[in-house]
Amino acid sequence: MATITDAKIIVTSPGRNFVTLKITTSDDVTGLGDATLNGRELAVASYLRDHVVPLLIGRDPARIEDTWQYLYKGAYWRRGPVTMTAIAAVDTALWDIKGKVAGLPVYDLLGGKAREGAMVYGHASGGDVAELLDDIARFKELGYRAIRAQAAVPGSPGSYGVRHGQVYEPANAALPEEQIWSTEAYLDFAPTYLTAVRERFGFDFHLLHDVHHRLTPTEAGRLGRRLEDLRLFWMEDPTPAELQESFRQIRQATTTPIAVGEVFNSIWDCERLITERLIDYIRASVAHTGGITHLRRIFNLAELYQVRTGSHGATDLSPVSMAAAVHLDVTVPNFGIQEYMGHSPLTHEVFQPSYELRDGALYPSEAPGLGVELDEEAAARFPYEPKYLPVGRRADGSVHDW
Ligand code: CS2
Ligand code: MG
Repeated sequence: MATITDAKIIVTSPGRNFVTLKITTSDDVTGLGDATLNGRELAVASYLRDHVVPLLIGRDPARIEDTWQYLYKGAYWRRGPVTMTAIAAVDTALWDIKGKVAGLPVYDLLGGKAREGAMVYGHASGGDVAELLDDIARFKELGYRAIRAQAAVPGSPGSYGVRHGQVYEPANAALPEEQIWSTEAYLDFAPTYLTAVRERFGFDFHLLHDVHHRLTPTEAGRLGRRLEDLRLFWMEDPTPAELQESFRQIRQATTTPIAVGEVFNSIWDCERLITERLIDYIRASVAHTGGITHLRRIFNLAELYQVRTGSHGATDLSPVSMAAAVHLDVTVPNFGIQEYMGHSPLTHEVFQPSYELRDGALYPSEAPGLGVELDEEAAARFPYEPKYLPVGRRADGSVHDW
């Protein structure tokens, strides 16, 4: 029986911070897991290095479920983004190893393909409506069949999701940037630019929009109703999701599909949302929800209630968890869509994934395991830099959801 002989945490910052766990076995097989928690990276690096790695050495790498249960129940203090991102990294690395030992891509270990590729959506944005429309046109040119639209709200520098330069990167400052937010200005403007998108391009592609946790349930219901004729693929994170009950009010107000879950870290964050069909898409990710083992449980539960998957895939999820997501995406029966912001050329100096983007979908390779290589020498060239996500504030100075 092989055993785990080494587990190292690789912190690198090729354009943005990533934390990666690399596990090595006595048969010299290695596996990678994404341990990146944007803005709180070192907490996960320490959780792994100081509290998990000592428990892994000597364990059987083939016992993925037992290791998951051991790390989850054995911690006593359950759930939370730091713990579940650390467990996710271990879980994902062990699936990578299992695939390499079997000589099979991870999707084959998960039951084989239910589809060839995973439809993705890209992030179009603009400082004004004209820029947004140009960006939508660019994504359509690139073959995307699903596109998210976000535009800067005039007079509201705190608008979410507007790219400045080549890649959108919200974690942009050594201390949190404070962004002023106006709900009223957003509610007046968002329907305007989303309508402009449909008027220019029609309905031959999926249009998505991210509210980014910023409305009350009442405001979200009102927005959803105003957007119904635009036939959104989904309205994302309409309201903060701690209070799952609040989604019932939004559900009663509108038929615009609802997506939530990128900040979730366990099935208990979404069990009611799914079993009471308060949402249409669950956005939980391999990186932050305990890895492939736990996320598959969430997706299996969602299938029973006709809730589809729509995993988070921002640039702060590394190519390692993006690869794991694609392996899962092509196997689950209730796949919906996969977010794919892409990664910068600098990031790809460190991470070499083998998934392929073609005609608006991601395709996993046949490589055994996840199919991702990490260049440790390149990683060492990009030392960690503290980077925080912004903090939102209302005009009166009080903190708002960012
Ligand atoms: C966003 C994310 O991609 C999305 O849907 O909500 O970009 C989110 O802002 C970042 O992942 C936060 O680190
Ligand atoms: Mg989002």
